[in-house]
Amino acid sequence: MKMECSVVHTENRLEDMYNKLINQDDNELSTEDHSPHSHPPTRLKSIIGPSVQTYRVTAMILGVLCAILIATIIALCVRYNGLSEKHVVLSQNSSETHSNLQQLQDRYDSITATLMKVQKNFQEAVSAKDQMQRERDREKQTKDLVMREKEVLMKEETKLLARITELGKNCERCPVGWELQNTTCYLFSVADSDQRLSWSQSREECRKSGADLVVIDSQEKQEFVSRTMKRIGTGSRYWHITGYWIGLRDVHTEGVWKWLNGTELTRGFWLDGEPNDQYSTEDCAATYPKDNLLKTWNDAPCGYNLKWICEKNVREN
Ligand SMILES: [Ca+2]
Ligand SMILES: [Ca+2]
Repeated sequence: MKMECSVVHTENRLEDMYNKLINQDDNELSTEDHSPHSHPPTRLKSIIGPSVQTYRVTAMILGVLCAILIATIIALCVRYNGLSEKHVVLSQNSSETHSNLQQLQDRYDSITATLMKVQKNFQEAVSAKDQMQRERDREKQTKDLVMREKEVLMKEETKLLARITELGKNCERCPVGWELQNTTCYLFSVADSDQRLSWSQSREECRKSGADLVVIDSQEKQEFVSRTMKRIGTGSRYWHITGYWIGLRDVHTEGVWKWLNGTELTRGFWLDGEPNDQYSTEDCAATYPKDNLLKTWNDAPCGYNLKWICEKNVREN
């Protein structure tokens, strides 16, 4: 609109200039030709004619340019409005996207916190599992120990039952405190009231009970006597006083060992290096608790004080 006004204003100015030139020319002509019916001078026409046309063309071009400019501005305005609407939409989309992004961030933070909590719970569960495993191992060790003790106790129970059975039989066929083996009763002088005695005194004690010192003339009897001594125990930390007199001597002929019944020894169960008749004073035999059941004998001075083993046949019912 301003452009149109400018064109109109320019056209008015051109008419004003034209009128001024006419008036000036009239004034000049009045000095040359004062006839009221004469035509405008030729010089004026030659000056004004082309200028007005040029202005008119120029004005028209400017008008067209203004129209184009206005149309362009309008188009740009329309375009700008369209872009503004798109910008608004994009802004809204950006806000929604930002909101969604924030929600995703919140969810991510929540999931991360949950994951850390789950990891912490998992670690606690693993620790609890390890603790339970350690307790289970300890329980297993305790159980194994109890089982081993139970096995030992069961073996002891079996031995005790056998011992009870044996004692029951002994009560019937042997005096109290005597051991029964096959058809023979044996007494091991292990009671605290039994003092250690010489070989002769020990034999006398056996005879008081209708028995005599034991004659070990077989491996079976040797093993029985050895096992019984080991079961009873040594009774002393000094091995040389842990022996039991048996009915074997070489008092008549050195090196010729004979049992009480007069039979000569055929197989002895001597300790290594025995009999050695040390100081030529060792003529009586004793047996000792040893791990090797078949090597338990030693010759010792007959006056030496030791425990003893008696034997006699079972009572006849
Ligand atoms: Ca001797
Ligand atoms: Ca000896």
